[in-house]
Amino acid sequence: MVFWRKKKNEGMQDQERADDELLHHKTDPELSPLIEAENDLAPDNVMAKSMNAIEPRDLTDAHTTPVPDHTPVDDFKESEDLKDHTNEGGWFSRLSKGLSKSSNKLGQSITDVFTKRKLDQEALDELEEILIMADMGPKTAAKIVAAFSENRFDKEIEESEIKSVLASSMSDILKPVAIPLDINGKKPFVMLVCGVNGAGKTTTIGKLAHEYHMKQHKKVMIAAADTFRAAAVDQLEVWAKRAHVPLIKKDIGSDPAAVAFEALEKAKADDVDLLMIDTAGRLQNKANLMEELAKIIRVIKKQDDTAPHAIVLVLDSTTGQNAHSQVQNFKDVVNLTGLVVTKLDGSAKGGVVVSLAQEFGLPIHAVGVGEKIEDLSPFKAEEFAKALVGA
Ligand SMILES: Nc1nc2c(ncn2[C@@H]2O[C@H](COP(=O)(O)OP(=O)(O)OP(=O)(O)O)[C@@H](O)[C@H]2O)c(=O)[nH]1
Ligand SMILES: [Mg+2]
Repeated sequence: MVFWRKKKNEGMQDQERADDELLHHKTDPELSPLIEAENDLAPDNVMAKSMNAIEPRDLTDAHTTPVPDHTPVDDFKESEDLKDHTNEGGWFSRLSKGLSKSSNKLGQSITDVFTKRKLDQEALDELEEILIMADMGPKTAAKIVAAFSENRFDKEIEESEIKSVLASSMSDILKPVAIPLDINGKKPFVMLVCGVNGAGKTTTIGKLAHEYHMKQHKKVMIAAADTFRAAAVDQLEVWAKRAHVPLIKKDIGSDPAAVAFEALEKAKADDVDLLMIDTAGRLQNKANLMEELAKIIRVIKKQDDTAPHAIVLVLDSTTGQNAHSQVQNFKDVVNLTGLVVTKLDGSAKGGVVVSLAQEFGLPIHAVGVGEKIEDLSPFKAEEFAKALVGA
């Protein structure tokens, strides 16, 4: 059922337009027509009270976006429509295509340095440099080069051998962190999704909802705990509808922790398998953002002290080494359980994934290779390493 947005006063409309401009990145698809979620709950504004006053109770002012009526046939058709058929040919070829900027850069440098040349100290130093330039970071580069020179020092080496040996030592670094997200064992499994603005949190939640609900037939719910900008909620709502899952939201400016709390109540009541909570990536400053996250977690724990069961940091691979400081910043405040790395399609900085694995050892659950609903794949170490060096 569709409910058209009620006419808002002009001030609010201006604010929303401004919010919209802030939120939408240049490549964002249009989100119109805007759809108003059904407010099937009483308008009691209890959550304006301090979070400490929260007690488990019936839902009050949260809105639930209804799941549209649909049949499995509709779902399948829609899923097919949303697929990017221009890019088919399996995960590996899509990843290779996506990572071609990274692999071309790395491959060309290797060709330049190593064509018919002995592996002497100078060549090894140059290789280390190449790996650092490919965003692997100095420590990881040194480790890979050390492994590489074993049994090969002072021997002539073919370019193809270099690539396959590099791929295998990168794969050794990546294998321990290639851990799929396991949402079984807790019900509801509560996943908090965090990351800096524009990293791909909302898009990743949409893709995961599609995967778990439409493909794995799990009962999924999404909560909009980025309550600071109307457009942020609207964007999440579009994804919820695409994936046919309900969205829990509250009015703009509500307490994000209250959204999380009420969503968990509702998820429990509705026997949901997976609750994903979208958070803000942009607040006035870093301290506010981190404080907000910590508060969301505190409040969730009031209902279930084992939750959140996953705290996933979404990282934009195009930010390169900056991803390290993002991980460190979030790690300082929350107990990160894993990463999703996005925008590996077209990123020249895919090597950062290897240095992240080496440096932090956090599970990498999935990687984003495009903006469409199907463009998320579990992280596979060997394939990723091969695609990265173009082996
Ligand atoms: N090419 C590409 N674009 C992506 C990918 N993931 C997300 N995007 C795009 O990146 C932009 C930001 O994504 P969002 O999901 O809005 O990011 P966010 O972290 O929720 O951002 P904020 O809500 O502003 O903090 C959008 O234009 C997405 O379409 C990806 O894997 N590949
Ligand atoms: Mg977002």
